[in-house]
Amino acid sequence: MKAYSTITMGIKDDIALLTLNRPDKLNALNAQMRAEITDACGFAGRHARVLVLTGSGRAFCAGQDLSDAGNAASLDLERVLRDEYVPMLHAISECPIPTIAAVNGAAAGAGANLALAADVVIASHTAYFTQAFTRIGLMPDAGGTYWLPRQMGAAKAMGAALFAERITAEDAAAWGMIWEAVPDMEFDSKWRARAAHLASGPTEAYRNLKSALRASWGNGESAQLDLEAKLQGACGQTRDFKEGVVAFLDKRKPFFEGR
Ligand code: LHQ
Repeated sequence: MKAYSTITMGIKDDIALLTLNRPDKLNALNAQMRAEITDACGFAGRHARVLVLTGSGRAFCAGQDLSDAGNAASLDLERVLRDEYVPMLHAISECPIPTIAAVNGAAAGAGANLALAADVVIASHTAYFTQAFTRIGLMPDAGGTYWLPRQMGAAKAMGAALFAERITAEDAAAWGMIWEAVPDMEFDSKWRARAAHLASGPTEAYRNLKSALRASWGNGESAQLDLEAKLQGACGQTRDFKEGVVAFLDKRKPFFEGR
C-alpha cells in the first residue's frame, strides 16, 4: 500500500477504508488530496470488494481548499476541474466495486458532491450538506448539477443550488438525495454493517448493476433492455450465480466468492 499524506487508506476483510485526513481544514480538498483520492480509489477497485469514504475529525469534507496555493481566487478553475476533479470523481463513480460515502459531518461545496459520486451515502444525524458555491460567487461543480436533479428532483435541486442552505441529513434522506440518515450513536456500526454486507456479496452482479443503473440516465428503453440482457448474461457466467441458486434450493445462506 502506498503512503499517502492527505488521506489514510487501508483494506481489511475486503473493505477498503479511505479517510480524508486534513481535519484542521475540515478535510478541504487540495491538489495532493485529489490525486491521492484518485489513486486510492483505483487501488481499492483492484484489491477490495467495497470502498468506504469518510472524513477524520468533525467534518466529512469542506470542498475546495480555499487557502490552497495561497488564494483559491487565483486558480484556473476550469483547468483544476478538468485535470484534477474530473479524474477524482470518475475514480469514485466508475469504481467497479460498490462505494459508500459515510458522511460523518459537514459536506460542503465539492465535498458534498464528492459524497454524491458514491453509490450509497449514509450520513450521521449531525452531518449536513450544503451547495456552498454561490456563497463565494460560484455555481455548483464537481457533479452537483448532474446528481442533484437526478436524486432530489428539479425543484429541490434548484433551491439547494440557489440558496446554498444547510440540508440536514434527515432532509437529505427524505428528499432522496442520500440512502439513509442514522443517529450518531449508530452511525459507525451502521456503515460498517452495510460495508460488510456488500463485501460478502456477489461482486460481479454489483459491478454490472452499477453499470446498468448509471447507463440508464442516457439510454432509451430498448437500449437499456439490451444492456440488461448483456450484463445479466455475464452475471449468469459467475460462480456466485451458481452458488446463489444452489444455496436457495438447499435453503441455506449463499457464500459468495465475488466472482
Ligand atoms: C477551510 C475550508 C475550506 C480552507 C473550512 N478551505 N479552509 C472551487 C474552487 C476551485 C476549483 C473547483 O471547485 C471549487 C469547488 C468548491 O468546493 S467551492 C466551495 C468551497 N467550500 C466552501 O465554500 C465551504 C467553506 N467552509 C464553510 O463554509 C464552513 O467551514 C463549513 C460550513 C464547512 C463549516 O463551518 P464551521 O463548522 O463553522 O467551521 P469553520 O468555518 O470555523 O472552519 C473550521 C476551520 O476549517 C477554519 O480554519 P481555522 O484556522 O479558522 O480554524 C476554516 O477556515 C477551515 N476551513 N472550510 N473550504
